[in-house]
Formats: sequence, structure tokens, C-alpha cells
Amino acid sequence: MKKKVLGVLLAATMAVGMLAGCGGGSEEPAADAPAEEATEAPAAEEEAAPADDSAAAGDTITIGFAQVGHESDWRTASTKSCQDVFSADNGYDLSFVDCDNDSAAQLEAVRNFIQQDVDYIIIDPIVSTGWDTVLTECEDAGIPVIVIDRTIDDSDKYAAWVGSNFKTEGLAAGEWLKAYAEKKGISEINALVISGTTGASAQIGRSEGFQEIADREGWNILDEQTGDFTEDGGQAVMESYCKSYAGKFNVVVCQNDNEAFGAMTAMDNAGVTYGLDGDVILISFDACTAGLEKVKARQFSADFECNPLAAPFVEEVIQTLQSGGTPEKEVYMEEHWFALPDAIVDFSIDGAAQTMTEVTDDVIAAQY
Ligand code: GYE
Repeated sequence: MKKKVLGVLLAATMAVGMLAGCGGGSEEPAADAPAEEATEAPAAEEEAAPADDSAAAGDTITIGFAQVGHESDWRTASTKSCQDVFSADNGYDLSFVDCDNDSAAQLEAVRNFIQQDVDYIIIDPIVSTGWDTVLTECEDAGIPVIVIDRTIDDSDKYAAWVGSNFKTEGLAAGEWLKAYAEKKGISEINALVISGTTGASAQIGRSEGFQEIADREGWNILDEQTGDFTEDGGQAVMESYCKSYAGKFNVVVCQNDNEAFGAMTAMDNAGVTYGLDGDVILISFDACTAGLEKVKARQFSADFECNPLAAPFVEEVIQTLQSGGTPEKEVYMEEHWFALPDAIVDFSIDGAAQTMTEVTDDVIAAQY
């Protein structure tokens, strides 16, 4: 019953989402996702079928989830989403492993799940390569793998992926910056980038997207160093940037909110002003609750969302597999771009006009 209602709701919100674009952190596919994927997945009818589905027969579905770690607010929300959806009450037995950003530990976790002979394995790949061997082992063991969030780029031996379009996020940040700088009469961009975990598809996509616009516009990217998606990492990199590039930069791009919190501390300590009323334009990604609070406080100039609430879509994939169906191979989450009215500007991505969302107390309260 619960699943049927959820499915119908998701199908309805997706149809609306495709037309409306922005809505504030809803579980919808990206506006740029192929329409086929958006309308077909998840399929409410398929999951409603009683069939010989083991959950319907009262059997618990066992799942192993190899999570990246606990490095950020985004990660906390992602973990909670999975634990809420794959709960005992919902008919699941979830083995959760926090891999603490260690790729070797993540491969070991997956191999342990194979040993345990779980029904499904969920992987959020810390880095995008090095997966084919262990995915072949999963395939040989007959255990379907669902990839969540970050992508696997050197193997296609998984049933489905549910996540965000990271390159689009980077392009959005770049196109927004172009439009905002024009509005403010800023003609020269000297940017410092604090990137995420090197080799993570979230890092690769955001870097590529932003770089593409920087190259097109002839911006100066002074440096790009990793803050590993953590607050401490962001602070350490920004401290060194404040020394090496004192007085030479007017844009800081942090690839997640937590890095941006750390960068704020470093800039405060160095006497650098930032945000809507400061000298430095501060751009962030994720747009979790605490990030949006910084937008509201005029400290982040804009925040580019990555929606961590993918677990209901993963459940749809699992229910489709349970009933013998074939899930969509790629399911995209919808992204929203957040700012205050002073920084809401018109921009397009590859010709598609974007709508920005104004950060209000209600928007913050609805976020994760
Ligand atoms: O942006 C960051 C987290 O993979 C999209 O990982 C995710 C990223 C997210 O640590 O906060």
C-alpha cells in the first residue's frame, strides 16, 4: 500500500517537475534528463503487482549498502534517506557500511556482501574507476548492484544508477557567475576552486562543467586543490590560498557546502570579505539546510543543489527487479539553483533557460 501510493505520487510529481522545473528539493529527475527515463521510471503499476515477489510473500529483502563515508551534511542526509526507506518496517534488512572515504575498504565491503549472499548491493562509489572486477564478482554471484549518487565509469555491470548530473551543476555555477558578474559590472574573474574528493564523479563533473564556462569566457582559474568534501579540508585549502593569492582573487568556488563553511572561517581569519556584500563571490554546491542558511545570511552568493534523497528511487528499482521487470538504467534527480533576489539572474545551460529559487525560511525548512 505504502509503495503504491509513493509510486503514484512520484510519477505525478515527475510529470509536474518536467514542466515546472523548480520546486525546492523534491525527488524528481533532472529537467535535462531524457524524457523517456523521467516518465518511465519508476513504474507504479509494476511495483503494485503482487507476483511472487519475496517482500509480498513476507520475506525480508536483504541489502548491503557500501556508503562513501560521513564527510558532509549531504552524506548524512543520503544515509538517513537509505536507512529510512530500507527499514525493517518496510520489509528490508539493511547492512550498512560507512567506508570512511577509503576505496580499498569499499571494495572489501562489497566482497563481504557477496559472502553474506545479500539479495541486492547498493554502492555509492567513492571514485569512479576500479570497479569492473568486483562488479563481475557480483554478477557471477547473481547479486544485482544498484549504483547511487556518484557514477561508475569503467564498468556497466550494474542494474541501475540513481543520481545527479554533476556536470550540469558545474555548468550552472559557471553560467550563473557569468550573468551575475555582468550584473555587478565585474569584468575580470580570478577564481580559486576548492574541489571535492579527487576522482569522485561529483568532483570530476563539477570541475568539468565550471571549467568549460571559464575557458569559453577567458576567466583566470588561479588554482584548484581538493578539500575532500570536508569542512576541515576546505578551511586548510583556503588558508593556504589566502596566503598564496592574497588580494588576487574575487571568486571562490567550493564543491560542497562543508568546504565552503571551512573556507568562510579561513577568509574571516584572513580578513577577506565574501558573499553578496563582500569582495569575493562565494559559490557552493549541495544546498543542504545549513548551506541555504548561509545563502539567506548573504554569505554564500549562490548554492547549486545536489539532491541526496535518492533512496525512494532505488527502492523503485529494487521493486521492479523483484517483480521480474527491467528498471531504467539511469534515473536523474532534479537540481535547483538557490540565491537571494539580489543574486537571482537569468541564465541558460546549453540553450535551456534556468529558473532560480529564492531562499526563504520556508525553503530552508523544507530542505534536508
Ligand atoms: O556533494 C558532497 C559529498 O557525492 C554528490 O559527496 C556527493 C558529494 C556531495 O561528500 O557533499
